[in-house]
Amino acid sequence: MIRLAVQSKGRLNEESLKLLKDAGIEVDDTKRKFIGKASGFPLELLYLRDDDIPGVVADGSADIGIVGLNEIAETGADVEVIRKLGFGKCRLSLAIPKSMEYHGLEWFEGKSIATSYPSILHCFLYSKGISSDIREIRGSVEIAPAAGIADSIFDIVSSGGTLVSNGLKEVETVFESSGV
Ligand code: PRT
Ligand code: ZN
Repeated sequence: MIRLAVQSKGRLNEESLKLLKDAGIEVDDTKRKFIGKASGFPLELLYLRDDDIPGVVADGSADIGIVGLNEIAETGADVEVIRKLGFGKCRLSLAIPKSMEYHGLEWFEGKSIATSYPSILHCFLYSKGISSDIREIRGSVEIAPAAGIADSIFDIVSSGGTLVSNGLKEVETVFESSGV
């Protein structure tokens, strides 16, 4: 029996299950429990929050998982990326209020940055010799500058629409991600 960890709900859930379906593996996801079984194939599904998927694969609780590369990088989990899946494409970028002038990374020296990805951000800034105040927040990162919580943000960007509607502009792309 192979145990596969997938996101229980969210942006990667549907595509992950579609991947199995396209491979001819039927999974009963109508009554989504913690564990699901495939019919006609020795596969068991573990439905989890995406944040927990790298860890369960690393510790062997699951044999394999489908998750964003960003979560693997952030958790630092000891897993092997065996394939990019072509969905869930996004990037992790630094963004600042659109009215601000920007001439380079020095902008961030001494500034505060709100993010849900403090580890990836810390590694990046450290490699560039920039010292910033990283403020970890779990959700609604894009409202942090307008709310006076931080000067800037480091967040997932896809179309860029969320940044625009919050009066922000993307100034540096740090990490490219997709479902793996
Ligand atoms: O509940 P759980 O913890 O499992 O889910 P989650 O809320 O942490 O994650 P979820 O479902 O939002 O995203 C899962 C994964 O999808 C992420 O880790 C990324 O690998 C990938 N992904 C791809 C995205 C996006 N595109 C995306 N656009 N994850 C989030 N977004 C959000 C982003 O946070 C921002 O708020 O969409 C907004 C930006 O989108 P644009 O199009 O306006 O730029
Ligand atoms: Zn998550």
